[in-house]
Amino acid sequence: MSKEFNIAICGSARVGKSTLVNALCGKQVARTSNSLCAQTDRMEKYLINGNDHTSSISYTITIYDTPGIESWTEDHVRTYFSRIMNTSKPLCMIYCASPGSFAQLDQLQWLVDTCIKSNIFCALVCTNKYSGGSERRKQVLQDFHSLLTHYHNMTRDETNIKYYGDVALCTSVNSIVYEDRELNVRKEAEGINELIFGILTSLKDDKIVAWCFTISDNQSFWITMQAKIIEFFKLAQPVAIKFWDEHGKDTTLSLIPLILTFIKRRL
Ligand SMILES: Nc1nc2c(ncn2[C@@H]2O[C@H](COP(=O)(O)OP(=O)(O)OP(=O)(O)O)[C@@H](O)[C@H]2O)c(=O)[nH]1
Ligand SMILES: [Mg+2]
Repeated sequence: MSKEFNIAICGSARVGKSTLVNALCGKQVARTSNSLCAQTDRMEKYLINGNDHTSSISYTITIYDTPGIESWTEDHVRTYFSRIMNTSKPLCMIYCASPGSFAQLDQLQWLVDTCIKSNIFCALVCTNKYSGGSERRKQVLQDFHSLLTHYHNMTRDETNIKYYGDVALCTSVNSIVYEDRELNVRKEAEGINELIFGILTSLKDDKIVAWCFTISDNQSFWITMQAKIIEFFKLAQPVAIKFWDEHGKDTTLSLIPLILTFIKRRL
């Protein structure tokens, strides 16, 4: 048996959508570019497959990396989203805006509105957070916050992530090392593991499994967040550590089966 899910990545051109996809997946799935013209000039699809060895169900996750949203008319957005929603079960919509990028608040509002009404989790992310200065970053985050509070009160503010019930979150990330040689500034990648964990803890049922497979190759996530994952899913620590020791880096054979067992207990 196979189950299909999809994830939509939206936002203006050149804000760091493809770079974020690669950072989340922990491998190169999307083409990125440092040239000035938009790299993703048509919708790209990346397929990720995972097998639930405990029940022989296979999962296919399609990530839709979209061209810059400003080139869309409202009709485009609607057609595009209806298509995504009809093809398979949407896991979440990730919207990216970098500090100072042209705000597309009307488009964003329509997207968030559509997603929340259709029960699709929204993650609004200020990407490439060190580009453009801290004031602009704060402005992007403020815009996200004001929009999301129309749908749900802010319920938590943890590890630089604001949560709005289980309908949405917003945060800021630096997906890869940021360097400004003139100003002698260097910032390591940050916020990615927290974002993955934030989405993981906000999803329900088999959407959790599909998300686990999406990020199953991200070693940094599974290693860094191991203790939090064990705690959140109430996994018995000795069992989890034993699996981890036996299967080492292969998370699809170590932690994911335990998370699956946890989810099935709740279904
Ligand atoms: N340091 C740093 N650079 C980033 C980050 N995100 C994106 N960039 C850089 O910004 C440029 C554009 O990134 P992309 O990921 O290609 O942006 P995109 O939104 O996919 O662009 P299009 O597909 O052309 O619309 C590339 O040179 C990236 O290396 C980030 O978080 N940190
Ligand atoms: Mg791109």
